[in-house]
Amino acid sequence: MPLQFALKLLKISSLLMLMLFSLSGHAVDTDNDGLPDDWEIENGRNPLVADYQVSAAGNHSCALDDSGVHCWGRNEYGQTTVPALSNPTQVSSGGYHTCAIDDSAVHCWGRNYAGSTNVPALSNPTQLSLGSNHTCALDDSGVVCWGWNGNGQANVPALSNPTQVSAGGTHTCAIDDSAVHCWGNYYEGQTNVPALTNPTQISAGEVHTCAVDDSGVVCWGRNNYGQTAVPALSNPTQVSAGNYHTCAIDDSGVHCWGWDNYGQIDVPALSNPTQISSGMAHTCALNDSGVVCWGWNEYGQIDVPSLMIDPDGDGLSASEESEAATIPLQILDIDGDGNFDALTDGLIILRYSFGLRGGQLIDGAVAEGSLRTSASEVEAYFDSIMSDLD
Ligand SMILES: [Ca+2]
Ligand SMILES: [Ca+2]
Ligand SMILES: [Ca+2]
Ligand SMILES: [Ca+2]
Repeated sequence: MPLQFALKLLKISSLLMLMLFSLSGHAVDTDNDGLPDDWEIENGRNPLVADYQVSAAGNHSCALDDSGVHCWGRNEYGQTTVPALSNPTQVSSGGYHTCAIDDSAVHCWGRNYAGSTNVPALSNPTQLSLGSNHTCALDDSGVVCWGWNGNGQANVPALSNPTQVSAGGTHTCAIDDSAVHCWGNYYEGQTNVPALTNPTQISAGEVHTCAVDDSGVVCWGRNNYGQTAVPALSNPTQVSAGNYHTCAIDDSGVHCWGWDNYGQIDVPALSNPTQISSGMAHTCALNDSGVVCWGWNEYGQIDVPSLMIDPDGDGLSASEESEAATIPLQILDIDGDGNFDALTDGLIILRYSFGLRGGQLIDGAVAEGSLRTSASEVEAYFDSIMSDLD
């Protein structure tokens, strides 16, 4: 089979798989990596550790895909030059540095201002969060921070079973048993935590802070660009505070507000976004088609490289599968009865892709009252759509 022809068939079968996947409905995705918990368990993935991640900060961006950690954007301190890592499970970008967790430990690279890349001894680190020039991790002992401490951002207070840490410009916040706690630079009110009910997520920005709680998204701190003026949201699940803008994911997708000098709050079309990360003047999201970034691009921080996001292992990345999904559905109405049905049109496509022709192609697979009822008509239709699908 000629290569071009095989690729076209692959596009059609990927679309079929996507449709079957979407029929399974809205599934729980605890780690926000786009893979439903059920699917992860069935396929030997960990539903509590994100298989795919995106992290934007400063003027660079990083992602975790099937092949490891990739970073792009500004590299004046080597912050996008990823060192050798062994089975990385997490990546986090800071102002001018980057860290990742792999099999052995936490690794940091880029600008080493005030020791921000000098990783201390940690015991089973599970989470990382990088600020402008400081670094924090969650490990067996709780929250540990190091690097620039000019505002006390690395002086972790007493916490009771912390579950999350977020490092901002010159402050840090964490969620523990009792509440959200913030410490470090307080000049703009960024550490003055308001009353929150059951906070589930915290995000420290440059000089503002946001949390998700029972009431939705709550932000406090500097508001010179409207970055703490949260718009109406419907059941928000995630928030990311950048330098002077903020983004959140809710029922209807990604919403951003605040500083917009570079289009960092102008959200492009996204399909089922599961992660959002705000940088200095750019923003990145993980959605069905993989990683998408927008906003300031002076350093290529929104030029997402080719990533291998291929959970089903069929060799087509998320962006390639997404391209396949743009094939209009009516084109797949092979028998021409006005509908695309898995049991008729889908079956004929599968048979065709296995090389069956004539009666073997159409027997028992053509719907009542179809436009195309003979094998020669169906084969001619395949010829015509193959030439359309370029
Ligand atoms: Ca998942
Ligand atoms: Ca996972
Ligand atoms: Ca795939
Ligand atoms: Ca049909």
